[in-house]
Amino acid sequence: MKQPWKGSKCFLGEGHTLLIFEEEANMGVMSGAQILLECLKKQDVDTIFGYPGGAVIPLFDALYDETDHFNIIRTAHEQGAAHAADGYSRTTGKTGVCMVTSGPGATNIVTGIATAYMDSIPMIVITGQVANSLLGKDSFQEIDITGITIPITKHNFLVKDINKLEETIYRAFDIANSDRPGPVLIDIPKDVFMTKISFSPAQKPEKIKSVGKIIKEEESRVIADLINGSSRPIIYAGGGVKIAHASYAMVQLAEKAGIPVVNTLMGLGTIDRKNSLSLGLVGMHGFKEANLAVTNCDLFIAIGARFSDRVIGKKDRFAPNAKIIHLDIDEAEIDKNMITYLSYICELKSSIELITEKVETNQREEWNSTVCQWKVPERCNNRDFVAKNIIEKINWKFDKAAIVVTDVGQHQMWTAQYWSFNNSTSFVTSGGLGTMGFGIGASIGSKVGNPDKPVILFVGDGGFRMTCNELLTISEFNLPILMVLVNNSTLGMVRQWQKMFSQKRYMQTDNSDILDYMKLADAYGIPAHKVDNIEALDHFIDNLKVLSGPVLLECKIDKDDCVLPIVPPGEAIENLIIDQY
Ligand SMILES: Cc1ncc(C[n+]2csc(CCOP(=O)(O)OP(=O)(O)O)c2C)c(N)n1
Ligand SMILES: [Mg+2]
Repeated sequence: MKQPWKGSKCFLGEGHTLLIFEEEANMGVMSGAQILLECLKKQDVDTIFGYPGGAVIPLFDALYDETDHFNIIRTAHEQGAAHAADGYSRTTGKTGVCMVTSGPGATNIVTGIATAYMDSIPMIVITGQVANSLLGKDSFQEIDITGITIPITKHNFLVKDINKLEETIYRAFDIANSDRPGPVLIDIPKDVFMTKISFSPAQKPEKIKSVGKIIKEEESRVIADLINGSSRPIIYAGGGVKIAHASYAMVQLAEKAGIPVVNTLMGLGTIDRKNSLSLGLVGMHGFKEANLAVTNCDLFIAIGARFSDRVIGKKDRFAPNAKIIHLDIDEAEIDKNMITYLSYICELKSSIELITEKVETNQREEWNSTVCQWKVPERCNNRDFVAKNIIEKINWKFDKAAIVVTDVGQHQMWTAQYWSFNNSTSFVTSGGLGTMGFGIGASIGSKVGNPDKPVILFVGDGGFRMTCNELLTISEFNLPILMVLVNNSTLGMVRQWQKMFSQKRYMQTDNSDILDYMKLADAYGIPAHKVDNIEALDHFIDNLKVLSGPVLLECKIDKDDCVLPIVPPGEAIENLIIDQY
């Protein structure tokens, strides 16, 4: 390891020779760790999620002097830190940052990185690495984390030379946030953290952020003409609409031209669910009216959405009578899963506005009333103790600007179906990767980033068992999160598939009731309540005051409750199963 010996000549690689004198404590001489923190400040970072270890001891040592500036959240496990940074990004619009050590610290965050990658979440992940001199020698806690994360990061860097550190960090932030966002990993050998150089920070870096181009006048005319000539159009709005801050523009277009809107899981919240044009979730667990609207539309306008297999089902029966138009920022998504009639790689907000100018005002009453007739009457009574009623009652209590976080499974789909999303709701859920264990960590990041907003977590018993170690973080930082444990004593979503598609051959999906969640919460110092009927739930909600700390609410529901509708795998999305059998 190269040491910047005091008063001696020090070679720092690639032609950088530097004399470091006794007065190195003077202004301008900084360690790599200090430089990194300075750069983070320049990027307006004030919150860091992480976990220490050998390779990042110098980095945490530098943080020792910076606790006035940085709010440092040390989680119970690195996976929790990654999900927390992700939740922070999703709910603040800022870039979540997490830092972990080499080897096992780095491998522990791989799931968190992949989760963020699949949902296009900007995140900066800093991993410590063994010293340069130990690289490539199977050294203690050495792992090739840049190699491992190539397919799940937007970009990654191994910074072997301290002189490259500053520009690398700025580039990483730019890459993470430009066009289609995503996580960027920066791997830094321990000696780079420790080496000292004369450093004067560059001016706040110019953002090289590219925001894509706006479609041309004539292109917007072509799209508007197609809309004007269509009698059964549909807008399919995905998470890209949120990322592009184009929700308002999209709703304006829908309202002017009377176009019903279906959402992907990531797109929920782009249109108010109370808007009569909103048909909610589409695809495997979409409502009948949403799925049938897609099957019967003559023009399908996809905005900021990829065509996930969970949405399209049987490909040749997806929007079979429609011309498909696709507007997206990411060229890689065009014609990947569905062949389009027209596609544009563009900045969404201004492009939609251009189209809206040119569409004719039209309520499309006939089409909208046809869609409305496909609605299925409610199957449950509002006094039944089922997920729908639990979610709707909690929704009623937290109507305003809530942050709704979920884990993965049935409770996630029920939340997607029954929470009344609007533009001020943040919906934090693992869509692309479907990561069980995501919810608790993500709720931590969401709350840390939004002290003034209510954060509600819906989590299943299976996912809760995976990452309940983070109850410790929630308790230590006294984070006022309402954790709703939807306990069906089973890995419900898998059990539902075993029930419906594997002749009830239940295998490894039952969760015993040995675990007492009340005692578990108590061990972490978290108040907990258990309800198993609607009256008790009402009582809990009526007595729920503004949260001053975390609360666990366990709702014990029937393990046979299913998420309905469901489209059997590989089926056309109009072939929904509506009733439980
Ligand atoms: C890390 C991970 N492992 C396995 C799965 C597969 N999986 C999807 S949903 C599910 C069941 C979830 O059970 P629970 O957390 O109790 O939620 P529920 O479906 O009962 O609401 C499983 C095992 C997954 N998505 N993620
Ligand atoms: Mg469960």
